[in-house]
Amino acid sequence: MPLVIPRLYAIIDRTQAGGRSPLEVADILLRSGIRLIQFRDKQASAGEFLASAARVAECVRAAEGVFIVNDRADIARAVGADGVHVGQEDLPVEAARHIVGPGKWVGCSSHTLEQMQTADLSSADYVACGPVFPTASKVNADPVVGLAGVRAARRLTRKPLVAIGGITVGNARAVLDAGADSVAVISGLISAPDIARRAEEFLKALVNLSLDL
Ligand code: TZP
Ligand code: MG
Repeated sequence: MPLVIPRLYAIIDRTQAGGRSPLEVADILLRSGIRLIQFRDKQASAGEFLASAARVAECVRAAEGVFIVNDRADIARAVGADGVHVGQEDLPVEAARHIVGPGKWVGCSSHTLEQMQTADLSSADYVACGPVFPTASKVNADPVVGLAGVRAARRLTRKPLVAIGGITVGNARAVLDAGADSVAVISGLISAPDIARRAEEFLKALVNLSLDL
């Protein structure tokens, strides 16, 4: 069954959290009403990643949210996450799915229309496209795709479409209007001095979509 993806997809990346721990950030996000959380840590060793992912997983589970681990299907499985998010340099979707097991979410990043087509033909539960806008959160980020890239991606897939990269309270709505089902946000959310307030602003900005009449 196709999944219904929340409009706001929060990504916790320790390097963007202003010194707050992933667990602390997860707790604030969940208390603020965010239901979908990914944990990403490009700097940790496998053991460190596993340990912090396990803590965040428990917190998200207790709040009945959905927890996705970035990059590592093995860690997603080990901590009982709800799914894994893979990029172009990670395991292919089908291999990641084999590891996380049936009934789990597998999301896939794409940065070009060709990658989007491949992701669309895979068993990915959702596909992500970006960076939509310039971002400082990803090292060696691919070229910006803009809102035009989101529109083009929308034409290529009927899977839930997640847009990522440089998304803020100010532009999030335009990204959904361009065809994304959900916006994935790191710094726009977790670098805020008051994450709870920022989450509230995002949720408010994303509730009512403009109708294309
Ligand atoms: N993939 C494409 S852009 C990006 C990733 C992981 C980083 C998004 O971070 P931010 O801070 O929301 O721009
Ligand atoms: Mg990756």
